Formats: sequence, C-alpha cells, structure tokens
Amino acid sequence: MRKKTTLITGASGEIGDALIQKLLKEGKTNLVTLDIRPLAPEISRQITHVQGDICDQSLLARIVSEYEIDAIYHLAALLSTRAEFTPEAAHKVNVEGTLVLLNIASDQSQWQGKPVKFIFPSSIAIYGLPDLTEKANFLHVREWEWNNPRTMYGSNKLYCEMLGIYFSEYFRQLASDRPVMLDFRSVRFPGLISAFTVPSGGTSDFGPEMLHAAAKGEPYACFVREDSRIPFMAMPDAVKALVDIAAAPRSALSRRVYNVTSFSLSAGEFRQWVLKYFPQAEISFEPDIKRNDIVDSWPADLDDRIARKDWGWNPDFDITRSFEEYLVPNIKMRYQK
Ligand code: AKB
Repeated sequence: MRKKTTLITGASGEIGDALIQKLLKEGKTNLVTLDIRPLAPEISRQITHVQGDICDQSLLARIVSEYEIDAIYHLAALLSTRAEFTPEAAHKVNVEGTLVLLNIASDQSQWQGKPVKFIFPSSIAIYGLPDLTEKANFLHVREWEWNNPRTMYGSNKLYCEMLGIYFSEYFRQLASDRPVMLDFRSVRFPGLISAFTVPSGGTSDFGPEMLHAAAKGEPYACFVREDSRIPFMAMPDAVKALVDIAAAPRSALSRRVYNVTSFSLSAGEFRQWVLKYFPQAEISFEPDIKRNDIVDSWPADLDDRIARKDWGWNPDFDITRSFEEYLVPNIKMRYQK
C-alpha cells in the first residue's frame, strides 16, 4: 500500500519553510517535500525530503510509486528578477515543472477516483500596467484586469494559472472516457515579507531587504524610487491563505484564482516604518531603472473582495501588527543571536 501524503515543492524556499512549519504545528506530518536544496535540519528530521529537480521525471516517478498524493503545494519557482537573467531556465522551472506536476496530479486524481488538490502561489507579477498614470487610475486591481505581464516570471505564472484551470475543467474534453479532474486553486500574492528568511531573485525584495539590513546594522541602497508602490503581506498571512484556500469547500469557490493582499506601501513609506523601529538605519535610494520599471508595472494594490467573500480570506497582520508583532521582534531576535 502506498502511503498517503501531501507533496510540497520548493520546500526550502521562503514560503516552503513557513508552510511546513505551520503544517507540522497543526499535526500534519505526512509530508513529502522536494527541492533542489536541502531542508533546514530541524525540519528534515520530521518529514521525508527528496533533494532534486522538479523537472527530473524519474525522480518524480519514484515519488509517485511510493506515495498516494492527496494534495500538492507547488511552490518551486524562479522569481522575477532572476528569471529576466535566465529566461529559458525560468521557463523550464516555472512552466515545464508545473506541467509535470499537473500531469502527476491528474493521474493521481484518476487513480484515486477523486480530485487531488493543486495549490499554486501566483503573483502580482501577472499584472502589467502600461504607465504610472494608469497605475494611479487603477489603485485596486481586480483579478481580470491588466493581465499583461511584462516579465518572464509573470508570463509563466499567468500561463500556469491557465494550465491549472485547463487541467481542472477541460483536460481531455474530446475523449470519450474523460478522467477525474484535479482541483486547481491559486492565490495571487503581493510582495511577501518574512522575519526568518531573506528573499532572493525577486523584484519586491526591496522591502524585506531594507528591513533585514536595518536589523543587521548594515546600510541599504534601495533599488526603486521612494514613490514606487506595491502591496505587501507578512509571511504568516501568506501561508494562512494557502492553507485556507486548500481547506475551502469547492462549492464556495466561484473562481480558481484569487487576489489576496494585506497592505500597500511605497518604498519611502516602507523606509519610514523601518526607521520607526531602527532609527539608526541608513537607507538611501539608488533606483535601478530596469527593476523599477517592473515594479512600476505592478499594481499599487489589489482588490481581494472575492476571496474575502468566497472563502473568508482576511489577513491577520495589517501594517502595524506586521511590524510590531511579527517582523520586528522576530528579526531583532534573529540578528541578536
Ligand atoms: C518577485 O518579486 O518576483 C516575487 C513576486 C512579487 O511574486 N516576490
């Protein structure tokens, strides 16, 4: 008999780390994780970690032969800045990796006779506003507006959302024996901020980088202008969104892809919040025009009313709670050590 399990890809990344801790805390230990990197030792003792590439078909075949997968959290991705330097590698990981996993989830749904849940973090990067005037005109962007990404990563995410919908609703639509479909569910995240990890390869990284540098007592030159504005969310809310959308009854979901957000800050306002807790912080602005253009194309904020209505989405951490109760105390403790 194969063991029932939940598969988490990209497990050693920022979201993976926080998600695994939350699931373990909730007593969910039947987890198999996959990442090109090892897991933190304190976590890997408690679960089965497979170190390898999500595009490695033989590795995935081995996992499938050993486990019955009831849900997949597919977190592995190359983020927006890194993807611009290696677009083909990004396409391979972000799109081909997702396609392999969707096929696995599809086969598993068929064998088990019930839809396997496929939870997919998407991003504000799927949006692309043409200029700052339109960005100011559309402050709270809705799911169907401005789906014009201008990065490889954003294009990959948008296409994978579409693939997820296709595999859940139309896969083999012309075949006489249509398979049991998987159950794709996705949230579009704003920039995420963790107290315990520093992001790498993203374009929303200026916020968390500023904060972590201040806590370490290091000067920081922010790569976007002071007026550059995007939405953000504290990491505990991001993992709550993934777990909550996974747990929602299918009948409550009117869509497969939802905006979720918490608060919106310009880089200048972010600096003010950092200075409130780290008054000695040395934060300057040295915009990198090309990275700034990407941030300028992302919405200033998201409209997440449908998620709130359908599955009760509500972030626990607004700006004040994020800084006061989660980020600052944990970051201080981290660097004091
Ligand atoms: C990135 O900056 O690429 C990510 C994202 C906004 O999805 N953090």
